[in-house]
Amino acid sequence: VIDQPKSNMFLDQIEMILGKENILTGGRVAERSHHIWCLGQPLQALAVVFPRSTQEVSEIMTVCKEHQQPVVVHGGMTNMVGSTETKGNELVISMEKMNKILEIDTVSMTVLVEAGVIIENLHQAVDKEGLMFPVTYGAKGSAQVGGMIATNAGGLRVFRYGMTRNWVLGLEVVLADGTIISSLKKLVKDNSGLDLKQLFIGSEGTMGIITRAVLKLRLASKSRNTAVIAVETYAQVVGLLQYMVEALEGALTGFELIWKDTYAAMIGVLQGKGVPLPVGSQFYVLMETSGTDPAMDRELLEHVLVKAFEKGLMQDGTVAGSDHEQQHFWRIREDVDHLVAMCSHDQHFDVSLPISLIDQYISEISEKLNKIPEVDRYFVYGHMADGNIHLIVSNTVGNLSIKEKINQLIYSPLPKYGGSISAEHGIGLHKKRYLSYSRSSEEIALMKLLKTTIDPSNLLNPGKIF
Ligand code: LAC
Ligand code: ZN
Repeated sequence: VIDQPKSNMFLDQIEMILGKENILTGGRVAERSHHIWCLGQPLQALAVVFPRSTQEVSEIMTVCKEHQQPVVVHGGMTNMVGSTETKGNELVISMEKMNKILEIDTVSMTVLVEAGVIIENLHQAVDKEGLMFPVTYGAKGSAQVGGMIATNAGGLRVFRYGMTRNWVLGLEVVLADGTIISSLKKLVKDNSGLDLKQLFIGSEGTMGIITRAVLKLRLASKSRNTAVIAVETYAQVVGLLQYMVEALEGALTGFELIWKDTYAAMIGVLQGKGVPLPVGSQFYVLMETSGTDPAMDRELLEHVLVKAFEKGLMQDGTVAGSDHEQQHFWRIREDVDHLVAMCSHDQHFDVSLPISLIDQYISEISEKLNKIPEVDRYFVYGHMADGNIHLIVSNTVGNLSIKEKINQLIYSPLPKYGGSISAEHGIGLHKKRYLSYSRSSEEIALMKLLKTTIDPSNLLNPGKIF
């Protein structure tokens, strides 16, 4: 009898669970990648497996525990912090075959989904029932429900509807030892003990593998309108936001701020076609309203824009004239790919701070960035109404030392502003070193205690966050 290497025995056991067609090994692993932006870069992993049910995920983890096999779960691979990066000895569990929308309950206004459902497919399916799942972001065409929950994704409507966490009613999770924790109730209210799902929402794959979820829905809006507004000073932007919150109340569903140079780059790609407003002012606001009466809602938006103009809160504004134009306006903001294409080596930031301090913070770091010769450009924009600003910073060198210099520059002032190093993208690998700028040592110790209690062998997404 010849001794089989340990990894072969392990893979044989996995193959018994899933069948040959649901596991990639050897050279076929390299056909995959760890991120949607690195499709040409071969994946490093022991194997990639494609479970089709929670039961299969559980059986995989039982075998992984037996062999002390670390795993990384792959959803849509659109994260921004290296959370789906792998090492050659890790097993990748891809959720793409668990992609069924199992039930839309129009009375409870809930949907039961498998973790591999793509966000945009979810949006379309519930829309057919006159319902809406409000979490949305640029990566919605690839991102999956499991990843959205595992990262507590934010996006474009957070100030109105909250983060993903607000929309998860029930969750099913497989723990590192294969235990299935299934709580798929459609309940808004459930105070029967600790709210365990919160341990997994935003845990970036470190605490359990999300397999199914019950999400809360709301009635779809019957109308949606979008305006692009030019504003000269940050004080006016704040005034504009306050006025719109007061005048529109719940109808205000989007308020994105774009700094002048970034706006210029965003519309640059249009080559003059379909430019909402010419570049001239310091700030551009992309504002969305939602409501129930298409004719009245548009009139209201136009009315409040006139009022805001009279109050001296804006220089110029334009309202999208059709659904098509509206989608076009949002794509200008959402497609950051061509901003990335303009970068030599790009770093992405999603800091969070009190709205009143954003301008001061951006001035402080801009001054410092301008003094670094290797920084050739940077873009500033973000979900201003919830305090989340994005920066894409480009440098010409691309080595670790310049990256860390830029990280340090962006993150180190945040404690004095009462800010966070990550509003929505999470920590993953890329921000691990800076966690202490956001969290106290006591908080980090408690996080680590929870992690080691739930996953004592550190099998789930090892090395991420902590
Ligand atoms: C956005 C993503 C990158 O807001 O968070 O575009
Ligand atoms: Zn964002």
